[in-house]
Amino acid sequence: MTPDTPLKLVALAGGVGGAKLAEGLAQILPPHALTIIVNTGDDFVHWGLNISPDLDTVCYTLAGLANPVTGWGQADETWNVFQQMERLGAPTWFRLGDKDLATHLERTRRLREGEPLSHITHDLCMRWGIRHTVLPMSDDPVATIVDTVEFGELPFQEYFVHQRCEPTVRRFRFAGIEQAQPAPGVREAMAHADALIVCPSNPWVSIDPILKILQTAAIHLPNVVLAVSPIIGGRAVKGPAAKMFRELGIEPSALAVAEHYGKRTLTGFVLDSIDANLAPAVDALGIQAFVAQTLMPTSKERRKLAQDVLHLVEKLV
Ligand code: FO1
Repeated sequence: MTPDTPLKLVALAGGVGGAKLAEGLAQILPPHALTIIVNTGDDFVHWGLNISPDLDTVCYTLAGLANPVTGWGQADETWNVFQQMERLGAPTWFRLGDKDLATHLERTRRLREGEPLSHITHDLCMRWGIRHTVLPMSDDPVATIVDTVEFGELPFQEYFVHQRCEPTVRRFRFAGIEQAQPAPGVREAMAHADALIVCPSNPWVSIDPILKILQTAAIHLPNVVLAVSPIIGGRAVKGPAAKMFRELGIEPSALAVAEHYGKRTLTGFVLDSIDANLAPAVDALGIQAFVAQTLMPTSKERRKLAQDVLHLVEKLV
């Protein structure tokens, strides 16, 4: 970074929470100053289609297309194909709206023609009017497997959607991750980053796979790594993160998240104001604790949190 150019940030994101902060950062940073690396461990084939939920959640959110209620899928959806598929006997536990289906059909078509996922993502982003760079963590297949007490190993979406996150988690496995190469652009983005932002996504199944790919590829993290807690007041804002901590024998809290990433990864950690009392314990880990409003119900709070994060990064670099 030179004095007159803005900081270059890389953000790691998974599902809905991560996408919201990514969108907040995209509101305040120019395209060349922000790259978002997205988890692909949730990807799976359903109805014969290649589905990349976290890429789509990040892209739809950046493009202003996301369903504001669920956070995933598109707003103002229709369900004509879904209803006909139900009538024909197709599995209906994973809801696919008509507009969302076009994304899966086109991604599948291009993948079948041999186009890499990162290239498809870049082109779809352009067509959605997204100017910031969105990269899958890898073009190679990585499948998050959830080992559960009740059913043994479950593919991620089977656990997350079909079983509604109810099974008891024992451990996670990221099939293919040892062989998976970082997608084109990941290494370069990380090399030029002044700071890495770990968005408030599920540490276990959204952020860990990305960190594992970076580590396996010996991609060094920038001097400044700032994470925003996905857990507030001992509860996940959305999704099973707190339940996963508890089932793995760890009392869920923002402190537990900071400990999970550890001071080898994190320089700073942003707690919600509700958890301000945990700041000294985070500091004691050797990770600088900061307090902010981390709930992002609307675009205004996403922008505000992004601004707070940027100010903290400017203090830390
Ligand atoms: N999550 C659900 O709980 N139920 C669904 O029917 C569902 C459909 C769906 C379709 C497209 C998509 O991109 C995401 C979808 N999700 C659904 C969310 C998805 O399972 C999660 O967003 C991620 O895999 C975890 O963040």
